[in-house]
Amino acid sequence: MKIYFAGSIRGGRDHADVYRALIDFLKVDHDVLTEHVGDANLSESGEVLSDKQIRDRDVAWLREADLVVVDSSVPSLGVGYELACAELFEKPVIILHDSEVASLSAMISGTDYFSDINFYHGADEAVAILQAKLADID
Ligand code: 6IA
Repeated sequence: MKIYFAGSIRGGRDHADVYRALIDFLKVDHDVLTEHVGDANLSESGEVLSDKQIRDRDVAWLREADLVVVDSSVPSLGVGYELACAELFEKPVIILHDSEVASLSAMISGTDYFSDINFYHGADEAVAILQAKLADID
């Protein structure tokens, strides 16, 4: 499967280690379109694309994806935008959320389309939840 993984970038990188663990798990059997989201060294200076190029590429990848996996723990405008696109494109969405970081926005938990919201604490639990979800899909 082609999987679009979304997690905060300019919203804050506090959970980048969890994104990395989730992406490493997904990569074993799947094609992760957005591996850079888990890159601990991601920085403005390393990105050669304009913001428009980044946005257009990411929306194209979202259209192409078979599944969207989102870590919504660190509030991020980009992740919220991607969730709205995933709903518009009618993609299956799995949301992982660590409530010790921040409460989940009512705009996400209040959207009927997002019916697969999973609360976790720590990378190990997040990976275990995802593993169980993917076993159901495969
Ligand atoms: O608003 P945020 O930056 O937190 O949005 C994060 C989300 O938007 C992620 O799930 C990404 O898929 C997407 N996104 C935002 N910025 C980028 C980016 N470079 N490259 C790829 N995807 C992005 C931004 C500059 C970076 C090198 C610091």
